[in-house]
Amino acid sequence: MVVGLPNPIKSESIQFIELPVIDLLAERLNVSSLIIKACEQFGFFQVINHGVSEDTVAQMEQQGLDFFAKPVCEKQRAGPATPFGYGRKNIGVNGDVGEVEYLLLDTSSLSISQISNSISNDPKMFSSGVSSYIEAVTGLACKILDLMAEGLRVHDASAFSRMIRAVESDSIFRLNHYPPILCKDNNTKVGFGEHTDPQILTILRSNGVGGLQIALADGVWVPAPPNPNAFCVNVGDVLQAMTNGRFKSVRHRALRNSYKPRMSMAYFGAPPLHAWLTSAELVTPQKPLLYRPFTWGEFKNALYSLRLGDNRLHLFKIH
Ligand code: GA4
Repeated sequence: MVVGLPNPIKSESIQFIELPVIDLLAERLNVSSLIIKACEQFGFFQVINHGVSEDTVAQMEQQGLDFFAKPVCEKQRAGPATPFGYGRKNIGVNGDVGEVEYLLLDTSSLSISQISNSISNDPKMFSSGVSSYIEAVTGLACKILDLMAEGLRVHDASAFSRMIRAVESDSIFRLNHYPPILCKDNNTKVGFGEHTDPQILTILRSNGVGGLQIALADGVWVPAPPNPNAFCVNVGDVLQAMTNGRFKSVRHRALRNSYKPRMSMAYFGAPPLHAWLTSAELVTPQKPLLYRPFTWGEFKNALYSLRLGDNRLHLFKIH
């Protein structure tokens, strides 16, 4: 069954979810109102005509696949993922595990060039592929955040995008590689366990292989098949707080359910550490403030002290 907007979701009959597909070249007012609806109802949507060139995506994908094809000892030259570097099976530092290997990168150009020197035979090629991709998806995230702010009638329409455009923004980039299922392979099928994304906005795509699942409000998991022409966009915890709970940061996970290897590329747009985060929505006696103001640094400390599937926004809830 295809789930469309704005019908209520009946999870029993859903085999997969067709996320709202939003054409960024359509009429601006329309686009921003579709984005608002999608963020309120699903917390997830897809964008097409997004302006990121196929070449930029293809180059990044190739760099990622080449990296994961290397022997483990070479991949380990990226250093352990504490938090930036190469990781296998262990996710974070509090005991979470999954059937995944990954490369987690800080998006600053200095750290990209440093890591490129340690892991690539052609560091210039690697760092230019990664930098171009990050620049393109940061631009896309900013475009989407401006449309959101306009749709929400936020007084300062660049208030959200400014945080991830800032030089000190704490945005990160993650490449995940999920091994294919082999015959007689009884290993757990969870590649990356259920969680919400902590940051403002995530821009995700995969190499055309499925695995992403999204939790509906009643806790039922539905697959979200990949769309090669689109980027998948989702609301993070910080954006939920900045919209006073109007936008939903929805739980998702990645299953290892294919006979083909899956690689996903996720950009997490985050504010600078010192940025104060509070509701940009009007607070009234009928709609009181849900979360106390906090800095991204404070939220990050909480996040790294918890498990992957924990609800961190609860810690900042008023009452
Ligand atoms: C989930 C979203 C991003 O992948 C991530 C993850 C981070 C990590 O892998 O280091 C965390 C996880 C994520 C949330 C809780 C903590 C931190 C692993 C973990 C158990 C990079 C992020 O920002 O938060």
